[in-house]
Amino acid sequence: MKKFYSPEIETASRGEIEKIQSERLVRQVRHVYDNVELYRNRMDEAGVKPEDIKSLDDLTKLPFTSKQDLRDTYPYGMFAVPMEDVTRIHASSGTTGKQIVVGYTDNDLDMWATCCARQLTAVGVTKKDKVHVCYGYGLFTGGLGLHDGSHKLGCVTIPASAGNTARQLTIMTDFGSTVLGCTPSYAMYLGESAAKAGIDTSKLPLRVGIFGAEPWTEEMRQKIEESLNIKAYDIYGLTEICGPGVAYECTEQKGMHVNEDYFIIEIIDPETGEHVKDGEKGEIVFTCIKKEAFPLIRFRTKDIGVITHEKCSCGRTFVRMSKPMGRVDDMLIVRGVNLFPSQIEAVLLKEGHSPNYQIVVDRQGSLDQIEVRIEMEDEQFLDTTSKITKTEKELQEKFKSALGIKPKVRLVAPNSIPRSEGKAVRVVDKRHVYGN
Ligand code: DLL
Repeated sequence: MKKFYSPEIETASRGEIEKIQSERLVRQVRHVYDNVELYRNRMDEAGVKPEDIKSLDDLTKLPFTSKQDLRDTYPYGMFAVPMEDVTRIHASSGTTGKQIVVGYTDNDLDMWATCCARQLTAVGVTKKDKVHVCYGYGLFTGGLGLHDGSHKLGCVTIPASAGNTARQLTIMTDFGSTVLGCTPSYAMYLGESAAKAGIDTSKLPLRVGIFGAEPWTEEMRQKIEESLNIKAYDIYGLTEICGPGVAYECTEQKGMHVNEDYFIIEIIDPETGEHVKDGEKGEIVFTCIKKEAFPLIRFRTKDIGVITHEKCSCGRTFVRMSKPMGRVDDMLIVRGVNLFPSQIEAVLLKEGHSPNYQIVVDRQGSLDQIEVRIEMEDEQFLDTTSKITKTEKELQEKFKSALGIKPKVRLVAPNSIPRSEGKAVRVVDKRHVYGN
């Protein structure tokens, strides 16, 4: 069985990896300076010219990029190639306002497929496997990303996409899926649904799961492994960098290997922007050194994690990152959709409601439930129950059309949401998805 998809690079020495990174970084900085106005302006403001970047050691001279930069240049302002060279567009899983729009050239798609093929190979998947992809297809990167990786590896690719659980179970059973890719919460739901449907998963050929796109705990891993009778692996990625395939677990399961010939990872102190040491927590930052259409430089992910350069017993030399341990901002991921409290707040204010609100996220069985509690104004508190219920329903519809998800809405008594002395506690996440 093939242990590595790209053995030369996956097991290269640190010196070799850094040499490749240096060469590619130098080329990439020139590319973005010449082709992306935002980078040219930022570098000019910082007094850095492309020729100042001679190796990896000069990386920290470059300014950071933020999600706000991508919003400000929506939709195509960060594209670094002419549109005629772009062959695919994806967008972030947030459904509201300005999404993050990313582009790929043919070479980018090929590189991305390689990333996903490496990740599949790292957990023992071969061309003899049937890869059941039930990440969503469409603008979300999960479906097509894993699909292309599976295709590149030569597996039988089953493009089931997300949803319709009964049908997923039929496909899994009748088509004989051996590998499953979906969000961990959906994998839990599939496991529960299989049990309810009386399916004995120990009799199915399914053996491996590749789960990511949202935080999940070791407890969830255990539950999934038991209910689906598989080995469950973690994969990490984000739309801005390429989608799935940025980092992945190997069979040793001691962190996720970052595809370092394509992406440079840094861990910074979110306050100072300075590097922290291996093993110390900080914000994860990526630089894309090979992408052509949408190559971000020092992109601040807002995910918190740690890295280690210690060699892994699997033989891979790529640096390993931990599971994300939290966020620098307050982004929530609910049923695979990225959501910011500020988006909820914007709807409330637009509809003339009180800005005193709280979002409570919980998991019932394996399904995320979200409830928005909003304080009534004094005069509203005197409304009849039926009027209050009507207002709650109306707000629910407003959330649905603005955010794409339909939370439970509860109008609560004035002054009943606890006040905080520091930052308001907008989110109560009872799922403890980061294991804390
Ligand atoms: O979730 C890409 C992806 C698809 C990754 C399929 C893995 C599998 P976005 O929708 O842009 O992209 O969301 C990215 O999700 O910044 C993390 O906060 C979170 N995230 C992704 N993978 C993991 C993971 C895709 N394995 C955001 N564990 C990231 C915890 C994850 N959080």
